[in-house]
Amino acid sequence: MDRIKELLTFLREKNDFISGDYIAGKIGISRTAIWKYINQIEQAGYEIAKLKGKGYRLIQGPDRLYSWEIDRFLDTGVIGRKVIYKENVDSTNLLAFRLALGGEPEGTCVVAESQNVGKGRLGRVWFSPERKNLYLSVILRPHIHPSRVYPITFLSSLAIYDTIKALGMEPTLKWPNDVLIQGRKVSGTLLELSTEAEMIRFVIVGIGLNINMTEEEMGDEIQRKATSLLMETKKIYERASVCGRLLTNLEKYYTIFTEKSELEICSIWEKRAAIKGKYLEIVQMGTHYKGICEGIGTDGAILLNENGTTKKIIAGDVNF
Ligand code: BT5
Repeated sequence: MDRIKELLTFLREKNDFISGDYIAGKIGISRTAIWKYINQIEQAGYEIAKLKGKGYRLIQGPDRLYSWEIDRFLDTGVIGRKVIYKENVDSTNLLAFRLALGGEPEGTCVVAESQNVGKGRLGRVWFSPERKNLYLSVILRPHIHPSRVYPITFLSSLAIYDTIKALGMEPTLKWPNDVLIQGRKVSGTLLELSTEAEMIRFVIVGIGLNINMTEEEMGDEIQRKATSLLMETKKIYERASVCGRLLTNLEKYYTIFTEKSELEICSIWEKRAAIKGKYLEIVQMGTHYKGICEGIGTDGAILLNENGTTKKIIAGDVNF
């Protein structure tokens, strides 16, 4: 992995032919080894021009979520330092969960080009066609009581929000886990946790973000309700770059969460979502609530004023 990353860095920096001998000397490996790695790079989908006497030149790379591609856009200490890449998985959350049970450290990420059973909340399905979007799961191991875990969904939404905003779009936040653009869902977060004796063993933060998917490529169920960065701007995005920037933002908010508190995260989310004072309809397990939002509780719940009585709603879906 590290060698491939190193070699690609040389090829990118030169942006012209570069001799195998030169790279071999710089990295301190043989020319035959360089040749072997160039073959691996080609097999990974990169187009390399080869010219006798001149060496190698990178023509173009594939739009893949390889760890070394994500790494180019990463500015973190822990999150994303190890990325496990899969062409296809059942669900990145399921794989991350299995890995976390096996002891994978905090910050390890699983990314996949497609999912067979992408999971939403409450048994719902996340539409996950191949090589279009981002399907990402991050292992976190915060030292907190399980009752304090819920706002981690908010820190994920805030990181997604910042990433999209930096690309020039105007996202909005919808309780509890949605990020929308122009009223359509572009991203969602699914939190899953494992606990032990009143402590969190680990949390899996699962993020689905629609990037280069067109409306025609969406399943019937989400057409007209969902959007993608491409649909909003008519531009194709380098997914590894979006992923690297998202993980960098995630670490920024996770640091606030661990070094300050979840209250800080709830308060930033509440302001950014501009939810206070809004009239909301919330469905929780088939029960409908209507009222004015008084804000977000310390545990991430919505405080809803229904005819003068404040109700605390911890899970559910907001209807606009
Ligand atoms: C969520 O659930 O929004 C959480 C989605 C988390 C998905 C990620 S992908 C990587 C990781 N691995 C997984 O297996 N899951 C996570 P919820 O709030 O329940 O929203 C689900 C609903 O959103 C569905 O019932 C659809 O209506 C809609 N939906 C499904 N796929 C979508 C998509 N690609 N884009 C926008 N909306 C979608």
